[in-house]
Amino acid sequence: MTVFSGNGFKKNSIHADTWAMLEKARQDGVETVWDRLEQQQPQCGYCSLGTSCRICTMGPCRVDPFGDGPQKGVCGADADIIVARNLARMIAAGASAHSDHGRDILEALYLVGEGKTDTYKINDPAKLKKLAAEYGIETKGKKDLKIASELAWEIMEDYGMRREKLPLAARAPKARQEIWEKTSTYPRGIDRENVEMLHRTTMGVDNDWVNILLHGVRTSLSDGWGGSMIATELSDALFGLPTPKMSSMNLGVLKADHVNIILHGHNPMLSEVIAAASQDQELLDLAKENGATGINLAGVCCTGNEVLMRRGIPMAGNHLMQELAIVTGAVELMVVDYQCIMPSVVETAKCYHTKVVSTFDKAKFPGAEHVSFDPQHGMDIGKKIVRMAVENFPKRVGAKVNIPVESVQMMTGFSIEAILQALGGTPQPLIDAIVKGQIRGAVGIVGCNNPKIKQDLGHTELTKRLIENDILVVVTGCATVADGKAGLMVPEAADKAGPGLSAVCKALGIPPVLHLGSCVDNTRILVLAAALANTLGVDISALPLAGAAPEWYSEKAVAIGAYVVASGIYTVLGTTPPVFGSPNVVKLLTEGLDGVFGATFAVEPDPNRAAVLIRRHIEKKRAGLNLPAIDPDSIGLPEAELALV
Ligand code: CUV
Ligand code: SF4
Repeated sequence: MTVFSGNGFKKNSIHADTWAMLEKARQDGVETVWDRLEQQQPQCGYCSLGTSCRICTMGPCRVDPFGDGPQKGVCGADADIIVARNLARMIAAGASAHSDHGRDILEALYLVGEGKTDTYKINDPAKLKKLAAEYGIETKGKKDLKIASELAWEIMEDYGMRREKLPLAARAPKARQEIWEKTSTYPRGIDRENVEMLHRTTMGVDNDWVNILLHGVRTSLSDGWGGSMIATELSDALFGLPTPKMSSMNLGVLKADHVNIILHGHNPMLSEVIAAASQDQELLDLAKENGATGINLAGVCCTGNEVLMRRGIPMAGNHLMQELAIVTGAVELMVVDYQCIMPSVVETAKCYHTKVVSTFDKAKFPGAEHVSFDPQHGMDIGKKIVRMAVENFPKRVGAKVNIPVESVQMMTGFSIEAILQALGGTPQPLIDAIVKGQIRGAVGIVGCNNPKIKQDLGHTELTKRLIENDILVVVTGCATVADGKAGLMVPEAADKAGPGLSAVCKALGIPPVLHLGSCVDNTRILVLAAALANTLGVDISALPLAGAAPEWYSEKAVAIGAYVVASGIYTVLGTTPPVFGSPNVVKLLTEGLDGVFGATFAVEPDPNRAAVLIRRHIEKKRAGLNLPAIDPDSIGLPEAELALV
């Protein structure tokens, strides 16, 4: 096997598997996301600052933020209106993506309840009953299927217009709910808020930029305490509650002698059936007949996080690895559902024997084979797709195969229920550790990769700085793979944490970085924050917590950031959002929101500096709760900035 040093590519990523496969891609004549980013330079300055508008055909328009060119679009919209509208539409798109994913799971739950699917069943009846209670459904004497059907029917109304308040938002502390009521941002119907957001931002409707952004908050809350939370809760009920287990990650999880299938996308409905189908004896026998030792699954992006959490299926990589996984030449088939799937994977696959199979009728990829997914007969479809992979194994070209590294161990499966169980049933031990200052606070590091940032540098540097300073880190989405590959998610990584956090981790046998799941599972962070706040009798904004999205790229991340801040958690973004063309909007997001929601955004691309901002914030919150605190001003910014690219 050729050894690719990847020396020319060390600026692109912190990881050796990326370097090696970038070099191989170059040798194989394969274009990657980094090449295309370069071809796009220079990217549009107006769009980067958020001051371009193409909402109607009197435009497209652009407002010159430096004052030389026009200050208004053809309709008269100024920079504030244009920036606010663009940001609000990003929130609506992101919230819609998560919430429509939730809707698909909800439909599956309904099919289960009605006995109309031969594939899914209720895996966690306790979760089902807990949810039923929250929705006021009587469960006594009822069969699980009946409860599932009634619960699904009730939750469908969360997407409609009869509700004044989304029921799951009642999980937030009372004080938080009062803020939402006062500001008219309490989420009502999920579809309603999203459609209203699109309505308001069409030409000639809401032209008060503050009013636009407030509805952006409401829309994001309908995601966080609605669509995403529904996706998480119902996935647990259908596919099982995640519990702690070991797994592994990076391109080394691919096996040279196995049929390799990559699971890419977001919805566990698909990845769960592929996982089950890959254990089918007939297909395993066929794999042997075709010369393979077995069938190996590996995840990419959030559906990878879903099956990692529940089944311990390893992950081949995060967002920026989707093309490079194919470049190994060892992938028989990549099956995709929706979201974060670069259309380029079809082109990449053409250079190898890899088949790309799309599955959801709402997400087709020209050049891919489409196998229409039907939740009523999911298992048959799962088997069909696995068979396609097995039959493709003999077409593999040995000379093109290169699996560049050994995999790295990591620990996964920290649902809130599992965390509480590890703590002995209540959040009290965690609270005690925070009160004593053994753990100073907790930070959720979430979100994507972005080729504008050296891959995984933002995630891992920020994580290291935080755990060194006794701050517990929880991760979801692509941040998970970054930290996992860096060896930060095994119990032994407690040695990399400060003395307080290290002692707690060692006592419990857990890593200092806990995996909470996929992007929709950011709602587990909300649930944990609400549980801590409710136990202490304070609002979430009083807690020593923060969020960070060091390498975000997706509209979904904008929706997440907005609902996290609107839930009272200070959030630092690593990638710059397209808002800097409006100083007013920037001021509102970074200062003004504090007076209303008790939290703001900050933008800081340098993870070492971001860590300082977060540590200062956490110490301020500790002081506010009369807990032993370090003087925030004594925490200095590093002198040299980190080279990010
Ligand atoms: Ni939904 S949204 S790149 S897979 S986390 Fe990964 Fe996560 Fe961002 Fe996409
Ligand atoms: Fe231009 Fe106004 Fe139309 Fe936007 S809505 S494209 S600013 S005319």
